[in-house]
Amino acid sequence: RVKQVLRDSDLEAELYLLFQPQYDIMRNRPVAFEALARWQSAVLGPVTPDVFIVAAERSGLIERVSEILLRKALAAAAVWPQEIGLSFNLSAVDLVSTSAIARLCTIVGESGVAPGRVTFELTETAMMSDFEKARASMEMLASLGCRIALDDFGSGYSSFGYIHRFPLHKIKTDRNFVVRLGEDKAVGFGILRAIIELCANLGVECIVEGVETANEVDTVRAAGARYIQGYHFGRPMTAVAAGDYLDAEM
Ligand code: G
Ligand code: G
Ligand code: G
Ligand code: MN
Ligand code: NA
Repeated sequence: RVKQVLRDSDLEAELYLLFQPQYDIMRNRPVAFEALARWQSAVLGPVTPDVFIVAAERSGLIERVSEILLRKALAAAAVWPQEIGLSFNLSAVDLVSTSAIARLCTIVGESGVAPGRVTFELTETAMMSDFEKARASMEMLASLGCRIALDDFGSGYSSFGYIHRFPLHKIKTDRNFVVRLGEDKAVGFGILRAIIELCANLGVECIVEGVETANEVDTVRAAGARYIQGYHFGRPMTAVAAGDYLDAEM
């Protein structure tokens, strides 16, 4: 049903993005926003991305969906200060299609947003689904000047063994590490600190996700974190609200 509605909908009109800040706690300012897709369906009402991204992947519509979303995300980023980045989620299906990646590169190129401001977020599941194709896609994006982030690190069977085989600029730790700081403090803290140190040694930026309270900020700071994304610094917000947020914060 979702697939059928997706096919029949005016996606250009019904898809939109919210933006969540990524914050530098060393300089006390936002450094980027992650674009998070939303679908306000005329037929189904609001549909969450977990549902409609999967439906789009399974119905051959993901390329179109990703193109529409990336254009909208770049249009928002175009009015932000140059030093503010844009992070955009790619699906596994995008990643294994050379033609899809080529089109996304073209869209970045035509946007007027410097490619160096744009980060593409990928999960390890996406990267490992077809190792060689994923690497080729990542090389294509990286050679344009875009950054690549490994998303939800630590949520699956994360391995450090493959990290150096990909052009990776950032690692985003899974929200569960911060959740576990509440329950199993010593273990959660130790793991987080180890990941942050590993990232530093690899020359990869680490973004800690899921920080909701000032207490958690203090804890992840003690673990060595510099870049944080989470409700404490801002929930996903409209493009207009993101503009106001930047006015207030910079
Ligand atoms: O924002 P929210 O928690 O609802 O996001 C749920 C999931 O949907 C996250 O895993 C996120 O990565 C994914 N997602 C959000 N926006 C996009 C998008 O534009 N493209 C893709 N492929 N996934 C997205
Ligand atoms: O999988 P990905 O990291 O792309 O998904 C990001 C999702 O995580 C977004 O949908 C966002 O709403 C959610 N998120 C971001 N920060 C927090 C947080 O501090 N707490 C919780 N519970 N969810 C968060
Ligand atoms: O925690 P508090 O009630 O102060 O949060 C109010 C709002 O201000 C929240 O939406 C949160 O996103 C934001 N906020 C809280 N602490 C900080 C901070 O240190 N820096 C920034 N930029 N925003 C914050
Ligand atoms: Mn993400
Ligand atoms: Na994530």
